[in-house]
Amino acid sequence: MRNRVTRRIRHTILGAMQRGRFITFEGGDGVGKSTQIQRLAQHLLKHGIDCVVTREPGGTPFAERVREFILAGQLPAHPPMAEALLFAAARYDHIAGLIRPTLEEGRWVLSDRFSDSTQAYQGAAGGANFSALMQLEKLTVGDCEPELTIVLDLEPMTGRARIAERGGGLEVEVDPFEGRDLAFQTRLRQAFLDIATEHSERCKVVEAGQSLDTVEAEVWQHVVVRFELEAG
Ligand code: T5A
Repeated sequence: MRNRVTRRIRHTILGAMQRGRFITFEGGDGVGKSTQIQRLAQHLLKHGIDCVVTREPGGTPFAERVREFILAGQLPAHPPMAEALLFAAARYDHIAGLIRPTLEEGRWVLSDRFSDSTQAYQGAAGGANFSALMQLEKLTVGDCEPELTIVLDLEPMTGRARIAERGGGLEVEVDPFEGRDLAFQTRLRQAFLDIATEHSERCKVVEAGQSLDTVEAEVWQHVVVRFELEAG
């Protein structure tokens, strides 16, 4: 009886706490998502906002295993929809195991990629059926949609050059997705821009060919405006 009352009080307190905010970063390969997400986390911390930085595929032990499996580059040829299902399985676990509980605790979640990546990579650029992907997204994501998505837009050749340069000239590992041809990368870039146009309330496009500091400032400005934070 006492346990039940304690549980009820805890639920009431948690319910009264403000839910955290969910921000995603999207874009082609090497556009600077990982770099900018860390910089945004620093800004939020300075404002006393506790956030968790995560990534897709990944973020939970199961999803990280799926990541290793997909990005190892040893999969035999397969249809783009099969690939979408693998990413969706990882995402389902990521939402259930990390994103939703973190938001419910009142903490913010910053994710390096989310469901727009499946729409862009497996759908628009990869050829998977659009309406099947929409159904899959509904099933996987449900109401756990990001409130703000930063789309980093970059000319594909520059993204490639950045990946090649990463690691200070040492040989770097390029996953099978990063190794796809320029035509694929060009379709991908357009796919993200189309998503941003279609969801213009949620998505803000930032020109990622600018300096690191300029991109950082523009990202921060979008966050300040969207969540009515104090700039600085
Ligand atoms: N995928 C993923 C799907 O196909 N479907 C899905 O549903 C999902 C979720 C994930 C792969 O999986 C695919 C997409 C991906 O191909 P990943 O290893 O996580 O693989 O790869 P990416 O997400 O593409 O991340 P990358 O690490 O390759 O690129 P980032 O994070 O965009 O770029 P970042 O920050 O590492 O920067 C790259 C380099 O550029 C420099 C950085 O210092 C770094 O060296 N840089 C800049 N240099 C100059 N000016 C700037 N403004 C710069 N910004 C960054």
